[in-house]
Amino acid sequence: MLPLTISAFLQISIMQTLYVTTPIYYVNAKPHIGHAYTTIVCDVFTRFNKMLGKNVKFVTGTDEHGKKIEQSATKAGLDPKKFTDNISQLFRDILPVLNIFNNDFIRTTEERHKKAVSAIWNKLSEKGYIYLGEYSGWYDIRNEAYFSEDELIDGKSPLGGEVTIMKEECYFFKLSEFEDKLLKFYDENPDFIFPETRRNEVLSFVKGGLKDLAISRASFKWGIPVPNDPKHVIYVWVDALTNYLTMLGYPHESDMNNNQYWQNSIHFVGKEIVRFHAVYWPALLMASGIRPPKQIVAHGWWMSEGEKMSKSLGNVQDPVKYCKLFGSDSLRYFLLRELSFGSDGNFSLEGFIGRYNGVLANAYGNLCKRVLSIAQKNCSGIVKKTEDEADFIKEIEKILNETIELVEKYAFNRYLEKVETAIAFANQYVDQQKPWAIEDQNALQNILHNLLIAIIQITKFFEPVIPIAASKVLSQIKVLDNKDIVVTNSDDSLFPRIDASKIGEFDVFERE
Ligand code: ME8
Repeated sequence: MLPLTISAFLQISIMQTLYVTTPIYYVNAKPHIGHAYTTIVCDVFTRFNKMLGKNVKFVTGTDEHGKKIEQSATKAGLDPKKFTDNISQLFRDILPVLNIFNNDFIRTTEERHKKAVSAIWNKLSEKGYIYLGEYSGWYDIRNEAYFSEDELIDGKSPLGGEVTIMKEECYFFKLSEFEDKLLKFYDENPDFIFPETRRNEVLSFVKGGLKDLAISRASFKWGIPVPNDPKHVIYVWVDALTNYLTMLGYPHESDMNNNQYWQNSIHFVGKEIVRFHAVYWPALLMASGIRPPKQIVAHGWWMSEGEKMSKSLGNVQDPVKYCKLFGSDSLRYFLLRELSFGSDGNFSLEGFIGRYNGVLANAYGNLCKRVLSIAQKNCSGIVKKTEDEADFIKEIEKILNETIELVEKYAFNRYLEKVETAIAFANQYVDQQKPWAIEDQNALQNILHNLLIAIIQITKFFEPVIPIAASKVLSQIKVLDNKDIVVTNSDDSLFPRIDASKIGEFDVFERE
């Protein structure tokens, strides 16, 4: 049963199709909380929009070429293919653990992708946007990007990586020709880059002038060869960004401009890769005759226990361990609730336990348990509809309805705050009405009916974040055609309380 509020929304909903993407992750280390975050955000956004009746395609995958991966493979004593097979599998395996419902998973080493990247290259070349030249400059291997002397900060690249001087023959993309076109595009599409702070950064970067972009490398082999000049491989960012088209069937599906998914494509990314997505990618697409994606949505970074996550500090937290100890629902909930989307946030076990106990175990878990067990014990599990819809239900619906706009604005923490407000309102109603003390069956059933409807509505809106618990709750409350409600099984504890005094005993850090 869809809540009434949702069907009302559907009538005014305009955009019915969405294409949602995560960045494709480098396969030089196993997935951590930061990767889990972006993937979960996309999954929740997808599930929420599907709940609203939209047709959503949600994709993710791994980015497997480039010098950095080649070096990591050598260090591990493996050939790059074997090395990438192993780590890509870890990114694939974590999806069911996090309860991710993606439609596709791409590896840039797949044939379908090589075809798409070669096709883009040929298109750029045909249209005269590629020329052969020589590059000399500082190369940041970790981030696979060149920088000029004046861009370096304290001897490192502006992205923080170590740099070495490099000189090589390479192909260039005429990025400098796109300065005005990009500025016009940003102007005409004010929502292209979200949030505003990132948009402003991109605008000032482009206004500062664009140089042509080196888009091939001849100093290593691990990449997709340049068509007709295989001593060069294609720059890993041109390779990686094209994944978003590969998964829509490009180049076999050649008419991207009329592709409904592409027209409504949203790339979710971390703030450090906005430039690649909001400058290089639209320029490459414009040059190939394909319209840019609809929106680039950038979030902030997770720090761990107050510091930047880093292997050397030993503070990298393992999402798989969290799921095993506390369940994937609670990790999904914490990640979305704790971080104000766009800002940086701190991931700590203490914070996790606080929110888990406060909201999942106490507020939501107890609401469900209290109401379902009174319905079973005091009404034998059958609650009849006796009166018209109460103001209480209308208020719950009003609060929940406000989440739609918040999710559209990527304010996931505020969406969950609203759900919590609705839960608190329902708990208050229980406390005021004291159903456990009511003897009159009619009056009792009326109150319980209201509460069960409220639980269904709240759970529907909570489901994108906590799908396992939500489906358990919804399976225990059946609304019959005549609106009577049958309640079964109230004994399971949805979110057992975590004993915070045992915090030292939980092993949540990644170990080699
Ligand atoms: O950049 N906090 O891959 P990558 C929040 N292959 N998010 C984080 C994070 C943190 N501490 N750490 C990582 C690449 N992420 C390229 C992308 S796309 C065409 C190519 C998330 O493995 C966040 O989404 O370095 C970030 O942008 C991404 O992982 C970087 O993953």
